[in-house]
Amino acid sequence: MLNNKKILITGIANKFSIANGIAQSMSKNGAELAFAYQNERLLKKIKPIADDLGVKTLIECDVACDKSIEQTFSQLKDEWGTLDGIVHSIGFAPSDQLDGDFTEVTTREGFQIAHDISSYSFTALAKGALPILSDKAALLTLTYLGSIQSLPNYNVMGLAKASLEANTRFLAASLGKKGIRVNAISAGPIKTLAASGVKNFRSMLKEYADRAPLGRAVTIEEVGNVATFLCSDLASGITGEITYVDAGFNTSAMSLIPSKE
Ligand code: NAD
Ligand code: 0WE
Repeated sequence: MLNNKKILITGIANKFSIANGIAQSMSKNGAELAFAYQNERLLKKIKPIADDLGVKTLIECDVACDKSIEQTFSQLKDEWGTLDGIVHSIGFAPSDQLDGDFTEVTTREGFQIAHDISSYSFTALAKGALPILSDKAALLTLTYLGSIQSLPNYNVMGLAKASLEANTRFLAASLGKKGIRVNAISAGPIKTLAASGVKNFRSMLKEYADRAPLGRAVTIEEVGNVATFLCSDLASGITGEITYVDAGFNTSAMSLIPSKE
């Protein structure tokens, strides 16, 4: 599905990362990959994954830093010349922002960091890559239902994801004339590093599985396969779209637990 496509994957922290599920699926489907990692601490986790998939290009890229983004695409230009896709699988808010009542815990600085790292960085990567993006290139990001519905503790990340989804539509409108598509996957909750610090994540997963039509959570493999499709030419008519990979959770208003009577 992705033969002869060169795709940059961001956001792999370890084997549990959604970006790793995407890398596995894209590699299996013929893509040639490069990995961008946040800092050298993560290199020892990423190297074995890269070696396993035959990925030779590993680039340090902190999306908080313009220079770092610039260097990333200058290196890709030298190694590849052109680029057919980018997977943006990055989200962050300071941990104090994600623990407690929204009105009480949200600060100007926390708000700014969440929006900068979780939404602006998608625009920044698109801008940085534009000179080397091929026509028919595809950009993809990862979002969550907290963008359109509130839930405890997700707080300012919900606002940042709302911004990221609008970002997806405005980038799609801006880059469509060049043939470049921009989409998002809204994934159900998955136990990754970013979810591991979250209070009551296990009970959230349980409630989630109960209400989802499929009666279970989704896996990084399932998200990866939809990512492969959206970045392939099979999805050539899809842009600006948010595709839910959530076992149907967002389509269900209530679960029916068998009563004891
Ligand atoms: P993860 O912790 O494996 O991945 C998050 C990644 O963001 C890490 O690799 C981290 O290095 C990277 N990152 C953070 N700040 C960065 C910076 N300044 N520069 C570069 N990279 C930076 O967790 P994940 O769950 O795989 O998260 C990936 C994406 O999926 C995020 O956007 C997250 O919001 C989204 N998402 C996660 C879930 C879930 O339940 N796990 C559900 C829906 C959407
Ligand atoms: O988008 C996410 C994860 C977002 C996230 C998580 C952390 C934890 C560690 C962003 N920044 C940080 N910063 C840290 O310091 N998800 C969709 C997973 C997630 O996170 C939640 C959730 C769900 C679901 C936080 C609270 C409530 C639900």
